[in-house]
Amino acid sequence: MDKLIITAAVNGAEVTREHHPNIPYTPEEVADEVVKAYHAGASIAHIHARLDDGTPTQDRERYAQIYHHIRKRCDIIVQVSTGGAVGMTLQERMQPLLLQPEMATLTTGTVNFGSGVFMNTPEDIKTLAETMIREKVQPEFEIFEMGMINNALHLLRDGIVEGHAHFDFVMGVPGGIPATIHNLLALVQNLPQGATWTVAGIGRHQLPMALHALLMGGHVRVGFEDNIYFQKGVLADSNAQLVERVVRFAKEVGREVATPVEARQLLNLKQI
Ligand code: KMH
Ligand code: ZN
Repeated sequence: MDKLIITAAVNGAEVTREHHPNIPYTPEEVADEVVKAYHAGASIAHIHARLDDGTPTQDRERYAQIYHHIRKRCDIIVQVSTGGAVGMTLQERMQPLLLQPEMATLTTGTVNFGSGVFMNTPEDIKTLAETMIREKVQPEFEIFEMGMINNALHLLRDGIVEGHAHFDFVMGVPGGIPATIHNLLALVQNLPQGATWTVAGIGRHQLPMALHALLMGGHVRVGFEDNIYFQKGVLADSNAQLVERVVRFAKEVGREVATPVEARQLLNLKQI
């Protein structure tokens, strides 16, 4: 099996300090969480920007600050969010792409998201994909429902997205695909030859989905964006603690953990 790529999704847009006192908001706080997760074994940081009071923002300057704080301290792959938060306009969501980060998320369909709707019309998806290609940003397809794989395949077939295809299965969002092993198998079976995949289980599904992925040769995403608990009723201390646990399980089953350099090789990204 390939070495394991661990993504740390350190803050997201929805979870606040009312849910967990250690959710990073400022650029320095986000970078601190990312660097600790890197030392624990993460090779990709999936980041969202927040204002100092925690309000989600797609402000380009705010993302630039996060990026610079991270890059001063480690070579982790920085993946910006283009999903932002429910209700943001596409123009807002696209802002961090203009920084030409190595990677960005690209959700290929609309999905109910708790009590809201995470809108991604065919036109939105095409605009995001074309902007990523123009800015030389590698997309990670965010798959909240089975049909979104097909939409991603259309982008590849039509040449709107080029290069290596990497997918993230976000499983267990209320309104999206349930986090079960049967669903995970079905998602994987629908991927094109040569694609790589990771799984982000939401809430209590984070650990079981990570363990399935470890054994199946997939990759793993953990972090506060998707889950704030270490075990039932016990908050995780940090994103790093969630990464460390995956590293321990990986060692137990003989799966080596990829460094950022190795992750770039697996994802066909340019080395920095
Ligand atoms: N916050 C969600 C509505 C992404 O980062 O691209 C969308 C999201 C996906 O988090
Ligand atoms: Zn996100």
